[in-house]
Amino acid sequence: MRRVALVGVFSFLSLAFACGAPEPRIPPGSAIAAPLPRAVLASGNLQQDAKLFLEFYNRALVDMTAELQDSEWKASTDVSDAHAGERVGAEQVMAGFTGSAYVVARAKALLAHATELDDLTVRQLRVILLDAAGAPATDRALLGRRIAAEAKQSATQDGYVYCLQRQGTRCVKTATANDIDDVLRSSVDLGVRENAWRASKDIGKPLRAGILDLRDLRNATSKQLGYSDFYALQVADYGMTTDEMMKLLDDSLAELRPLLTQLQCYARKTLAKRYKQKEPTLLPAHWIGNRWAQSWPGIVDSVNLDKLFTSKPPAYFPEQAEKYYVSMGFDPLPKSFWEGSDLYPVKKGDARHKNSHASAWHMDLENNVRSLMSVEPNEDWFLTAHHELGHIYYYLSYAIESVPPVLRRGANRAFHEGVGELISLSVRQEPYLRQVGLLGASDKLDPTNMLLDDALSKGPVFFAFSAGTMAHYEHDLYSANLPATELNARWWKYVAEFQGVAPPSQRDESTCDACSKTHINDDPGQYYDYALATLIKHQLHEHFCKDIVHADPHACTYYQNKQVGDALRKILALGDTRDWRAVLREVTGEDISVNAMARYYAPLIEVLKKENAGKTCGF
Ligand code: X8Z
Ligand code: ZN
Repeated sequence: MRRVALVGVFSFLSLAFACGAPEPRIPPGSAIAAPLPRAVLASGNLQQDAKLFLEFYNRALVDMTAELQDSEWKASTDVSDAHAGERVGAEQVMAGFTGSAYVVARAKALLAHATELDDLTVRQLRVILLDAAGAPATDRALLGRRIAAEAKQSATQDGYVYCLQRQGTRCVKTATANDIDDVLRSSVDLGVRENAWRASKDIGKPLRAGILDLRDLRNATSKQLGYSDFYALQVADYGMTTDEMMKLLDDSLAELRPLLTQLQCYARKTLAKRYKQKEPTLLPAHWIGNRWAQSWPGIVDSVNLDKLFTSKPPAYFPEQAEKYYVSMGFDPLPKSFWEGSDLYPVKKGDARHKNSHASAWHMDLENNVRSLMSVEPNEDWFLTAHHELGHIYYYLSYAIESVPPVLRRGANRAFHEGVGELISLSVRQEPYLRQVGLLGASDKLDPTNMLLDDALSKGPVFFAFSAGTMAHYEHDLYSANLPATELNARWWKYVAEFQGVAPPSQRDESTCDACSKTHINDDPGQYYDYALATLIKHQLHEHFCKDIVHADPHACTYYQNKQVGDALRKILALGDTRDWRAVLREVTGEDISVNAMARYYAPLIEVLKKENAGKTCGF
């Protein structure tokens, strides 16, 4: 999850809109009642009118963003009713402007003459309309209900305390998200694992009513400016229809399915042996080292990167990530990052509650940046620190004069997610681990096992979760109005179909297991961003490795490579001023596609077929 200019309730629309792609689908006669602004067609100088309007909009946007971000930051790092209230107030003020009938009418009237306006102007106007559709103030009461419901859901989630042991209704053993993750990563006791897994799902109960309420409110606000539903509005950020997005995801999933089938077969065989159980068709969720089975770490015994980090002090993680970017020619992080960020877990005994999921924040659309993390010394947080700094360096790279504030966002949301993922891919490979001394001369890593571990923790397994389970579930929730009576059943149907995983025992409809995933609550309708980021990551990585580093993409470091840094910075510094498809094509020579990713993992097919010989694979 990342936070950008217009965050929280607005964040879903705060990034790209593709030029040359279809215009936002705003039907004639939509709910906007304001008269057409007088100056638009009257002055005879359309470009000048647009310039004045955009100057006004961008100035107000910058002025309001700092206050809004500050209120959201406080609500996420110190959960309290007062902070939730401030967040609601600030969001209402922001939406009162960005979603006002005036702004919408003005942008629409100017866009009606798009062919007479320059590209940059048109792009800004389209983003303004998309942001307005994300939080339209055309029905203030409706928007107010939604903003309040968003704040309530976040506060319930962020203030939640996990419980590993109860006496009656009283919790006698609380746990943090990190504690639960530790158990799932390391325990070999299935009873202990199942207890931790169940504790991780308990959060779904208090969130269930809220997500149903939010589904209705998000859909209703999206209809205000003519979108069929909330999901369609989120997808429109890519200049795509829902059908186009689902087809891209489904086609990519189909391409990776044979490999996923083999990976799942290998995982169930290996884990059944580890836990001395009969081999199942579907992997029990509590056997896996991740709360949602979005990644399956720790299955390849010989690859244990956690041990490289256990003795590192907490500051090592953000500092080492910064070093990587600096080594590529990026500037050191500004003071604001080190002074404003909240990087480590809340100390035991401290009553403060904070969001436990990592995020990166652009506080003022300029150089004030922060990250929220809860760093522990393990591989996961090592990669997450590099991921978050990818967002931060994106923010800093496009905070320049040539990028108007409203376009200070990624080429699309997936590009934003892809930068840190790209760096994470390379920092996990042997050359970099040796370059910085994490691996010593006598430490050996088997490249095939490394690739296998990567496929299980980041590759096709993660793609099945992001493009499969999450994308389809949220599609059904918003676009198909998933009945409340099927909230949990649909989730587990998709987990089985896409991921080959099952709960330890039948789950009922009194809870919402999907709600245990933070993005379902507070980054809604956009988890496919990570799936597309995975595709883009592989496309960029293949290009950088082959054409700049001249190395095999499986053993390719960008550390101290200024040429890769320059190439990356060029993309980042564009913000959203160019069509994302054009940017990708110009850099890699390809449209978005699963091919580079499939090529990366292809060597595993034969290896796994041998490993799984004689077995009936499939789920
Ligand atoms: O949410 C995140 C980032 C924050 S922008 C840590 N990620 C996804 C997740 O944790 O589910 C990174 C990859 C997948
Ligand atoms: Zn992210």
